[in-house]
Amino acid sequence: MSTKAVLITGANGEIGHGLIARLTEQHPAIRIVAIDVHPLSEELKQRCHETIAGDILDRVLIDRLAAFYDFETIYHLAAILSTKAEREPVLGHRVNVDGTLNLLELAARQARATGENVKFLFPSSIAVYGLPDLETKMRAGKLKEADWLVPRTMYGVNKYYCEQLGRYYNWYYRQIDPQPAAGHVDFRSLRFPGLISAVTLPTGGTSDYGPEMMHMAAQGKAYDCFVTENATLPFMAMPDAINALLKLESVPAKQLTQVVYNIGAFSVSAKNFYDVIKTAFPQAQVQFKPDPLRQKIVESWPADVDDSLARKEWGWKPEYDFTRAFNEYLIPAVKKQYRK
Ligand code: NAD
Ligand code: AKB
Repeated sequence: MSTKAVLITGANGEIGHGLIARLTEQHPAIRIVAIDVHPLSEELKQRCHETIAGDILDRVLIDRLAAFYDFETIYHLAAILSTKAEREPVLGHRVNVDGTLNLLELAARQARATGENVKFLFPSSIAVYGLPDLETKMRAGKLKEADWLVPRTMYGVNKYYCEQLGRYYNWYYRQIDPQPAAGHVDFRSLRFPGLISAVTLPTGGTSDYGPEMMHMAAQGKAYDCFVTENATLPFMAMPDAINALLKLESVPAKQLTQVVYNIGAFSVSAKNFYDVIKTAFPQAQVQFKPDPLRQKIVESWPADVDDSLARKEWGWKPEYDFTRAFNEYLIPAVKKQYRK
């Protein structure tokens, strides 16, 4: 008999760190199988049942996992983020699309074999949106799930397509089979805004300027911000991102009418980041040196999102607004971390 477990891909990333910590605190007996191309730290390894330094594109590895485990839930976090995927679009497509397809197939096979649904949690992104210019962005305000779905980055295209793949696996997978299977992939996706963690530094993203500015200031390092002072995006503190993933995972399927939900917390400009960081770290040396090409990507992403559907259907509500995120979570935690 196979062992029941939870699978986390991209476990060594920013969300992976927070998710593994939270899951193991809340459920000490949980069996986590964690996979990432980069080996996990000893601290994270100790919290997992098995950790694998491997690639989600490795079909042999995926087959081995399928043979040993029955995954009840898959948190598929592995991805190439927007800036890196723009520099290496084919790699972005392989990991973000082919990798996701491998994991969806694993989930579908397991669901058919066991007759039980497999929950598949997929973090999508505000990068699925593609506004044509700054004026339209500022006029559009909070975007709903179906607005402006014309992404301009490889990452955004990949995320949007994977949302569609998830919808297909959830509702229509092998729809002309004469006998429908008992179990199916229970796909649930969140469109995250830019995330800010006190514990880890982002790499390869476009919303990275916010968290980078804070982590550099806390370490007494100078920082050149690659967007203009008035560049505005929605952001969220990492504990809220983990709350959202766990809350969406736990909600009964019958409560959900959609497979993809916007979630928001606060919308801020780069200058808002600067002001709060300068107050906490008066020595901070930040210069605004916009990169016009990365700036264009930020201008194509919404200033804010309408998350009323998530609030209504599964009770989404962020705990941290901008002030609380910085005053009660980010600033105290980064000061402690870099004082060590
Ligand atoms: P991250 O870059 O910190 O983590 C991604 C992890 O995936 C990394 O540890 C990386 O080593 C791993 N990975 C990359 N290619 C892999 C492969 N082929 N096989 C196995 N592992 C591989 O990103 P994150 O912030 O933890 O993001 C997790 C998920 O959330 C991603 O899908 C990302 O697109 C999504 N998301 C993140 C943000 C954000 O601001 N952090 C916002 C929206 C959506
Ligand atoms: C990125 O900038 O690529 C991510 C995201 C918003 O999806 N942080």
